[in-house]
Amino acid sequence: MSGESPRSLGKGSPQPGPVPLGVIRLYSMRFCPFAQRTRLVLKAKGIKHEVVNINLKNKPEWFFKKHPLGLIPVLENSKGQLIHDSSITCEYLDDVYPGKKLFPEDPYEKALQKMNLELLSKVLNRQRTTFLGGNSVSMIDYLIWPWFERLELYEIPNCLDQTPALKLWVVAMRNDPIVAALLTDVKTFKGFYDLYFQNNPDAFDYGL
Ligand SMILES: N[C@@H](CCC(=O)N[C@@H](CS)C(=O)NCC(=O)O)C(=O)O
Repeated sequence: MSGESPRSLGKGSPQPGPVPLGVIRLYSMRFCPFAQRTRLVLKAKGIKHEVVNINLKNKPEWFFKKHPLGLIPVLENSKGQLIHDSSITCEYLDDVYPGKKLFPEDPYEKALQKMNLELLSKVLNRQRTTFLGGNSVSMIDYLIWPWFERLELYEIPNCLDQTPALKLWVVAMRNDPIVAALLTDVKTFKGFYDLYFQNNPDAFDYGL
């Protein structure tokens, strides 16, 4: 990641310049589960990238040129191409960058992961392996994880007691070095949401 400030950019902030060659830029927000999907894949594949955080309660005017509805995550490459929607950004990164393939190479196996993602609740009950796509971590795990990271925040501590395989998956995911590197603690999430629900634009910079 670049050494740029993680502070979010709001209305009136200057538009960042072109993306340097050999780097990809992610427009993000520190607490967004959709953007976390993309951050997990960037890290898992070791992709050189920079992050521009957006203040979603006070969006810069120029951000609507990056996404017509002003949503994050959005990727921008050095050709000025823009890719949005979290699952599409993740697949794009997996297709374009070398290194560990997170989706299976086999087209049917890949389609299966995508179908299972759609049928989230069913796949969780059918799970027979440590990870959702087999015995090693793969794309489907990273695409689903951000919501499980927030379970503790929802204060339903025993909610996985009836699904032991899923409970073990959560432990395995927390032990994955990529997931571990991007974890946010509950206190920080709470601090963010408290401000966010008061409509406070400082929410996005909570803890900085
Ligand atoms: N389907 C989109 C959803 C993205 C999304 O809802 N992002 C939220 C932040 S977590 C956002 O940009 N909200 C700004 C807004 O609604 O104006 C995806 O998968 O990327």
